[in-house]
Amino acid sequence: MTSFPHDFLWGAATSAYQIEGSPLADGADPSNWHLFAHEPGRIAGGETGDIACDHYRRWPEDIRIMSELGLRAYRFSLSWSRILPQGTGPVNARGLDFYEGLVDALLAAGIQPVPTLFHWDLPAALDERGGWTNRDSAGWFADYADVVFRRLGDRIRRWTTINEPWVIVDAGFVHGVHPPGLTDLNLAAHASHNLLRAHGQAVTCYRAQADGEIGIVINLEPKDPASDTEADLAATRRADAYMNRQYLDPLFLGRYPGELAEVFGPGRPEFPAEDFALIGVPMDFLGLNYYTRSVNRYDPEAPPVFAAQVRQPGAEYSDMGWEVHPESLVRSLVWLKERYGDRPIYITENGGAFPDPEPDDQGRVADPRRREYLRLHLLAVREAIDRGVDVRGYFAWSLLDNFEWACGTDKRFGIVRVDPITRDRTVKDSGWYYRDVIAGDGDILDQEALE
Ligand code: IFM
Repeated sequence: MTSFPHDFLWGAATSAYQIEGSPLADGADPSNWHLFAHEPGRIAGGETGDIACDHYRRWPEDIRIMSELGLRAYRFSLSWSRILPQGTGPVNARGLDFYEGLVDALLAAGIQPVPTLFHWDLPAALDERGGWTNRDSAGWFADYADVVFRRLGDRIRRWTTINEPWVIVDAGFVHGVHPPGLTDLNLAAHASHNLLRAHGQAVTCYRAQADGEIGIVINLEPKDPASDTEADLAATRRADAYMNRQYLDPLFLGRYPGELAEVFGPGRPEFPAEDFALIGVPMDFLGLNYYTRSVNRYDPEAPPVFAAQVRQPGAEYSDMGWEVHPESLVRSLVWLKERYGDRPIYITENGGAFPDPEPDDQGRVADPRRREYLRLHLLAVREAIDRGVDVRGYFAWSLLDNFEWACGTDKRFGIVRVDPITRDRTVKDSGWYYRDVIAGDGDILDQEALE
């Protein structure tokens, strides 16, 4: 029988801009995402996060749902522009009050809050100062982190600094589909490096004042070659270096992967050697977001890694076009341990976007594909634990159907449905299944789920 350690941290995750709505309430200034979403043509269907899940007003209801599901932890992010509207300078007490209310209510409900300091929504005022391309951004971030640690550090045991630096940079600075909407490899290299420095500076600040745990959240996508031609193999190595090792190597090995010279070209900036000591400052755990793998072939038209992804006949793909491949979650976890050493890992996101039916007459939302995705990936986590990987928790992405960035709200990851008009919440079958998994420490995972 499959079962997880009794103290395994079962949770679900969200992020501020994706669920909160009311982005300018109570003294907040705009974030880069608020301005970007309001630019015509940026987001599918012209949607914005103005309302999102209306969590800013409905959060007590969301905590009740978490309790019903038996969640032991909730990962969410803080909106920097609510707390420091201009990114630096005066603190907006009402912004901090919001998060303090949420944290205290979670604790009262017996749910461990696991905040992320930065999940992509940068104060717009900082974008005007160059955002992550400005070397000062590491200091801005640490100052913001300091404000948050001072207010909430006594109650929170586990923090994450930055969510998925690769996506921030690839989507925002290489492909221009997220803010700041740039397609500039040189600025991308600076932004990546400064995000890592910012992480290191926030960890350093945390150590000076609290004794809980802190880590970063990295997304991994194992890369397989479409053939054994040298062109495909080299493209796959570049893709792997760019996405999977660009952040982990400096964090744990003190250097960037050699293949990045090919990816970024001869103009790639040199960075001061002392930066790597800051970037590599020890953290307590690694957060891993895992969704899929990719199969790659050389494509001269696909910069910066010159690799295109090849669909696999017969494989299942989610609504995002991502292959469902739980084996690669095992692979990622084992690879992390082998390449970077034994360290505590939390799966900080994992989940599937699939189309859902409307609730039936009894209010049931049948989402068998999401439920099966969850089951197979939890079995993968269990297998990795059996193979000696120190996985301490799992956060389903996502608690709620939400604003999926440039895709708008059409892609549904929630284990809880959010009605697009009324924002009413309905726990889906996958959510009830997850409740049962948690209640039995995973003992039902071996049973094929019934329709
Ligand atoms: O919705 C995102 C989340 O914000 C970051 N990780 C991937 C999710 C699905 O795309």
